[in-house]
Amino acid sequence: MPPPSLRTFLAAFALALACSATGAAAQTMLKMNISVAQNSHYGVAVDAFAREVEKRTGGRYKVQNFYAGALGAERESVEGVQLGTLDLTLTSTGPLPNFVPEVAILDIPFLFRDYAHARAVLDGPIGQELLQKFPAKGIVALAWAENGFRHMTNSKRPVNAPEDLRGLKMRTMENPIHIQAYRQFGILPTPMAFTEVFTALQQGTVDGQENPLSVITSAKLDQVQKHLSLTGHVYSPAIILMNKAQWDKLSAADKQAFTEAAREAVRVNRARVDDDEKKAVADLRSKGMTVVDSLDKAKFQASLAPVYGDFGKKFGQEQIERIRNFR
Ligand code: EAX
Repeated sequence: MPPPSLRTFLAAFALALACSATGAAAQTMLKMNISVAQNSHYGVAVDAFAREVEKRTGGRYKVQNFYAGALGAERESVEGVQLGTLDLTLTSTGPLPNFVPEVAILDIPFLFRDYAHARAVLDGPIGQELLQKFPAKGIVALAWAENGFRHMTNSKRPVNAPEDLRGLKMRTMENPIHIQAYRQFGILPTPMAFTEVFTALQQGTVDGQENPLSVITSAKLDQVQKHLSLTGHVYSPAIILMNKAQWDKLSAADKQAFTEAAREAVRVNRARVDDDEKKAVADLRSKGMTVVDSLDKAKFQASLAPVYGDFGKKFGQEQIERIRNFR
């Protein structure tokens, strides 16, 4: 019996021979991880991405998706993509300031007027310029996707005005811009990975959290939260990232295929967000949540005035105005 190493070599050689004989190209399997469930605005996007990659590369590339943080939370996913222990992820901008600080400008509360404004900025020169900041960190950003406008939930009391937030212990993303802003509301911010949020709310470690309707519904937070206020206090972008070494191995045609697959994923993602935005409030009310759906957002924005100065110094007021005034 030949030694094990020779047996492995012979088996691999036989497989390559068989593939070339049948014309079947070797298949590369890539792993992609997200922090939320498959039945969500991210899940439908990564499943569309996987379908498109396989179709557009004639089956030479296959993407295996992992959901609900199966391969780690968002910060671990971005680290994994940077190190090459993970090939792809669709993540919020939550952990990104640790990797590409310039992106944090997008996390400034009340920066975007509405979905159309945010999507136009991200798909336009400002968004594309920010995507070019990633390769230097060993990551290729394929496209801007969407998480959505974030709203406050908690188990203590309805939030009708900024002062109602005072003293609430709220889970936040591990995002310095959000944490600074929420402190200004008088919130006690508790940064935490999303994969720990449901249990933390269930056990009362924190009183509340803030997320888009797409996340609140897909993560079934109605089961552990009583009150929802449609504060829309910040737009939360998402992004599709790929390990740069994997990207560099692709042919020009395959790079095009992956880029087009990402574009299709974003189309599906945004359509799901639009759908969630239409249906979620009625759905959450039917599940027993109280929903404050009309509040004076200007009051919430005004209560953050003291921190806007810091953001202007950090990112440059003209860059902030460039985003605000983008049409
Ligand atoms: O990206 O961490 C968060 O609250 C994010 O919104 C969630 O992981 C989806």
